[in-house]
Formats: sequence, structure tokens, C-alpha cells
Amino acid sequence: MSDEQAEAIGEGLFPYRLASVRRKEATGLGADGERSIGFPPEMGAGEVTVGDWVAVDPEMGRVAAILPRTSLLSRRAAGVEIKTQHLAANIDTLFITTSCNEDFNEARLERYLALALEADVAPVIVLTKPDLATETSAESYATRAKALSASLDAVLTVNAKAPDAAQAFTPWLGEGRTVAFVGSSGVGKSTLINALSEAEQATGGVREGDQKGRHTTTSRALLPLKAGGWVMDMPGMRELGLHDVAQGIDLVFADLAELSESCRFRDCAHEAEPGCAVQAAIAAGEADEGRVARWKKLKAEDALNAMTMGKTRAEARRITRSLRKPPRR
Ligand SMILES: Nc1nc2c(ncn2[C@@H]2O[C@H](COP(=O)(O)OP(=O)(O)OP(=O)(O)O)[C@@H](O)[C@H]2O)c(=O)[nH]1
Ligand SMILES: [Mg+2]
Ligand SMILES: [Zn+2]
Repeated sequence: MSDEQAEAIGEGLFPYRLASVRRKEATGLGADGERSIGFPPEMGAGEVTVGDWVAVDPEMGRVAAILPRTSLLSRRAAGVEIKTQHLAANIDTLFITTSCNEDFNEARLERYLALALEADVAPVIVLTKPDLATETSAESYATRAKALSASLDAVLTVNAKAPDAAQAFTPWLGEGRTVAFVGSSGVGKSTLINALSEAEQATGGVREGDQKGRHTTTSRALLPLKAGGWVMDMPGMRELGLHDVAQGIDLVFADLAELSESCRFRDCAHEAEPGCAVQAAIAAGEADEGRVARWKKLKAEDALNAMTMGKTRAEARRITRSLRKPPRR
């Protein structure tokens, strides 16, 4: 717990860390061990998330306050309506996990990077299953991963089933630290967590044809580590919807964002405008065309989401106003 969190616990209340959250109740870990914690009527389960520190009223057994967060990872919830879903709170390091096979996808990794950097969480890319790739290709995956962003904390290549799998992670673990694993189903998140924590999270096989996982982990869970600190397991995500991550995108592509400040036009789309510094860098071989294309696509998606969100709010205001108006006679 941070000092700020400790100071925010009110009189007569006790701190618990949420290890799992369901619709009507959560499981909290505190000084007296594990307990079930309810929500007050005015609070929805969506307001708290796994990893949250909460102050609990011991008699009511309910959340009295959510303690200030050091970080909050959120994504766009699935569905046509634009809503956010909190994924995890108080995470220090995000281990973005992918395997040395068809799962490796630059555009998807960049989305995870934007998610982490937007929330001020240090991103590390973890490449699993090097033992199933030929040695040269495992290395080339690492090279591609390192080229994604200067904001990456590290790129690790780890055989999750090897007896020394946990060792690579020690720099990010320890008392007071919280790490989380994200990535597609079947890449080895739970296998790694079992290696780190002596937990027994279920792990599952992958499909023969395309190596896709079977969604073995079905809910988020926070596990305390024996050596101190915490690790969070997450279900594999089919896709990561982003929302409100303009800053995160600028941090992933900091070099391109900086470059674009030298474009002649402030609103340069980096297509065929005269004086475009980004196109000039591509022509000079200093910027990768594919990466620039992915940057533009991600920015466009974020801008569109922000616009749609604005519209939805305006629409909601209009409806609210019309409801308040007295009916005309
Ligand atoms: N050979 C090899 N197999 C691995 C490695 N990492 C994971 N596996 C295997 O891949 C399968 C899937 O691993 P899980 O740990 O269940 O994957 P997960 O990411 O937790 O998947 P979900 O819970 O579905 O999101 C299991 O059969 C693991 O034993 C690795 O580095 N090398
Ligand atoms: Mg799992
Ligand atoms: Zn430009």
C-alpha cells in the first residue's frame, strides 16, 4: 500500500486488497486473511476492480471507500456502446505476453503498450514458447518486439515451462510491487504465474491447427507472492478495445509524435502534404512505413472513439433536457 493510500483509510475502517470482483461481491485480502466484501447500494461492481485497495467497514462488511489508485488500466468494453471497463488497479508493471508463433502481432502489441503507457504502468514484452520456435526465429521475434517502442521497459524471452522461468522476472518483483500478465489465450500467462507464485492456476492446451488457446482462465485474479508483492492473472483477450488513450499512443510512438511537430501543417495527415516530416523520414529510410501506418490507424481509431463518445454524451444531455421540460399543452 502507498503512503497516500494508508493515510486515506478512515477511522474504524480496515484496508483490503481486492483479489477478485464479481457482480455483487468481491474477495479482499487483509490483515485477517481473505474475506468476502459487499458493495454499498450506491456503488456498482464496475467502480472497483481487481487490485484496488479499499477501506472496509468491518460491521457492514462493505466497501466504505476506494483508496487512491497509483494506476488504473481500462479498456473499451465490448459492445457497440462506448463504455469503459476497468481491468486492474495499482499495477506497477504490465507483462504483455505473446508467443513465438502466429500470435505475435505488432499492431496488437502496440495497443497493449498504449494501454499501459496511458496508465503510467511500465510495459515489458514477454515472448513465450521460444522452445517451439527455431532459435533464429525466437531471436527475430525479440528484435521485432524491441523495435516497437523506445518506451518499453524490457523484452524478455522465456520458456514458461522451464524450471528457471521465474528468474527473468525478479527485477520487477518484490515487496509492495504488483505485476500483471495480459495477452491472448494460450500464450502461457497462467503457466508463468504458477512458476512465480507456486499457485495452481489452471492452464490449458492449445488447438492443433492455429495454436490458439481455449480460454482456460475465465476471471481476473490477484495472487500474493511468497517473496512479497502481487501478481495478477487475466483471461486471454480476443481483442483489446481502446478508448481515451491519446497520450498512451503518443508515448508508444514518441519518436513519430515528435517528428510530426516539424510538419509544415499543424493538422498534417502525413499522407501527401508538402513539407511532411514523417513522409520525409520514410523516404530517407529513417522511419518504417508499416509502423507509421499502424500509428496513424491507432490515432484515427482513438479520435473516432473520442468523437462518438462526445456525441453520445451530447445526445444524453439532449434527452435529459427534453425529459425535464414540462409537457406542452
Ligand atoms: N513449450 C512451451 N509450452 C508453453 C509455454 N508457455 C505455455 N505453454 C503451454 O501453453 C498452453 C497454454 O498455457 P496457459 O498458461 O494456460 O496459457 P494462458 O495464457 O494462461 O491462456 P488463457 O488462460 O486461456 O488466457 C499450456 O499447455 C502450457 O503448458 C512455453 O514457453 N513453452
Ligand atoms: Mg490462463
Ligand atoms: Zn506530416
